[in-house]
Amino acid sequence: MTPGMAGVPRAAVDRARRLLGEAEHVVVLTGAGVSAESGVPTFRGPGGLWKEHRAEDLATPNAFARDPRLVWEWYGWRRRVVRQCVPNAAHVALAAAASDRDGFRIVTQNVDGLHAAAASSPEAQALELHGSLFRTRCTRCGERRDDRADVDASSVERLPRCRSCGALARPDVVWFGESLDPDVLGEAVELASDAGVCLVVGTSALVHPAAGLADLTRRAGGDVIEINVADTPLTGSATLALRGPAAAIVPEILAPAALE
Ligand code: BV8
Ligand code: ZN
Repeated sequence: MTPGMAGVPRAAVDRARRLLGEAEHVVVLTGAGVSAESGVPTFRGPGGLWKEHRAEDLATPNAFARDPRLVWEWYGWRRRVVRQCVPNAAHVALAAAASDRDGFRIVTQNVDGLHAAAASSPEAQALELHGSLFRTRCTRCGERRDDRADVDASSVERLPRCRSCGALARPDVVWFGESLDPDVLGEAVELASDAGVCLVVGTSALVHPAAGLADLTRRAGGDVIEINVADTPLTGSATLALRGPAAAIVPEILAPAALE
């Protein structure tokens, strides 16, 4: 097979383009890998550790209850890193497709806000399953606030506080052991169940319920196309597994058909 770009066989790229072109509804599920080429550290890749802490140990309610300063220090570091990052060609191509095509929706596990930054229209806004690095939520009254500011984690007293009731604020993200927002999850389940194609980009497919969305598409008779630099638990059941970096492959399979 003649290789296309990024070493993906031309026939596989053409087949992905055909499946995506024929599907009335497409749902895209992204993970940290879609932002890797923007410089955002992935969870489980080489950059997945922070000061020898594992993400799974810090992204939990117990960790925050035990040491809110340490957890806020980690989120403050991630916020500073991600604030410097810009959407890459994969985010841009996905946003363009979501704007230009009816029935093309993005669902993300990422909290880095890069799909939002690439969105040029409301239709291109991604459904954020796990919340956002740039929003806080009050631990007492639940008030949410957009917040891109640096975090002063030098002491518990200086941690972010709720503007309304003064209680300690937390990152507005879903931690391990916490349930996703039922409305958000419900919408994602509906999108995946209705989709003719689920395009899975840059996720290790280890975290549930997000990773289970692709199975809903497949069980409803749809196709699953996976873009990743490595195998995942989804690879075996995918209709197509395109091996290579998202920023190269996503624009290639979503590019509007060349004018005949
Ligand atoms: C829930 C937000 C009901 C925070 C995240 C025991 C006790 C409690 C729960 C569980 C349990 N066992 C299982 C569970 C369920 C648990 C779970 O799935 N655990 C896993 C680890 C086994 N899930 C939950 O807890 C969920 N809630 O189930 O509620 C419940 C309630 C109570 C008790 C039980 C159940 C909540 C899950 C949400 C957790 N929050 N993030 C934050 O970000 O700080 S998850 C976190 O992992 C991120 O959101 C991230 O998006 C997500 C998945 O990781 P990936 O995005 O896939 O990133 P990763 O680094 O892993 O992989 C990157 C991939 O990209 C790799 O495949 C790599 O090859 C690829 N790649 C790299 N570069 C590129 C690339 N691909 C393409 N191009 C490139 N250039
Ligand atoms: Zn409050």
